[in-house]
Amino acid sequence: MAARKSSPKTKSAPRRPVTAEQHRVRRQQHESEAAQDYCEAIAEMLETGVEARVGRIAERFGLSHVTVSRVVRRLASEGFVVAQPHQPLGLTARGKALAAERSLCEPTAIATATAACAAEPHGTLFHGSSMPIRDADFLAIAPPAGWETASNRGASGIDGLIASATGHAVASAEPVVAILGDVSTLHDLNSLQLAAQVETPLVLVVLNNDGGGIFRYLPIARHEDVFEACFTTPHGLSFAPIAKSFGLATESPRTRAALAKAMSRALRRGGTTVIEIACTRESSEECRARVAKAATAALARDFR
Ligand SMILES: Cc1ncc(C[n+]2csc(CCOP(=O)(O)OP(=O)(O)O)c2C)c(N)n1
Ligand SMILES: [Mg+2]
Repeated sequence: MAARKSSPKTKSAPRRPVTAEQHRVRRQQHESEAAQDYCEAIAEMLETGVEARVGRIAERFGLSHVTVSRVVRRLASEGFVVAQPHQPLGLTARGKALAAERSLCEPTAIATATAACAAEPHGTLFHGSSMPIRDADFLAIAPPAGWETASNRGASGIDGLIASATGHAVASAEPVVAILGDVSTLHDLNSLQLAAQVETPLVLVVLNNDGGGIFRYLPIARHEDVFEACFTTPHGLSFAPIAKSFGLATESPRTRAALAKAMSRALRRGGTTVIEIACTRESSEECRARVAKAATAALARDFR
């Protein structure tokens, strides 16, 4: 887009000088974002059997070899990356943990699961409560061509989602992928018995952030004395063993690449698969904030 000259009539607000402290904080933010980006990229390459090389990362990020080498050296000295001369890059335990945290949060899991639906020409993407449907909307994660979307408010919001998704699978006789919160899943566990009778692929992607993440966006979140126990209601449960006890196939991927593979297996397999994703409310919020910030900056650039 061509640079626009500022109108002589509208005086832009004078820019406040950036203090040394602000500069340091910004730089630190950029560095930690870069650490996450690099660790995630390396983890994905390792996961998919591709050698993690500086050149590949440079190509992926559209950066020069020199820039990527410099960042990789820094990440190696900070204990995230294993960089040996003439060897592909690796990740330390710390680097793997950082990659996993960034890689599989709620929004990225929804994006990956949605993209994986494209392996089938038709199907229904069922958006559950509470944040899955909001994330899909907010982040404009559209279903692939040929797929419909569905959702269900239930009687009051989080009830009967597994039953509804199962109903869609039975009625359409086509693949259904339902993306559900953990409390919603807990609320409708008995419907796993219905889901066990479905023959078409029914994939229940459970985003287990151990409670109701939506409440952190409400004013009640400030009332620390009651918030966790009465609103978030963490349960500490894992759903894969529960689903197994209903005779269902289960998957527990820990990276985006592993989720993509689990989705493709689940869509090829007949019947119901529960894909449980352990994620944190904090990393999901951080991801939403990062996307919102990037979108705001892009809009400001193009519309100012
Ligand atoms: C039947 C019913 N009970 C309680 C609620 C209140 N409620 C709204 S959202 C929510 C938590 C949902 O948590 P989860 O399914 O884990 O989704 P997340 O917010 O983490 O995305 C609850 C309990 C409701 N809407 N409906
Ligand atoms: Mg939840």
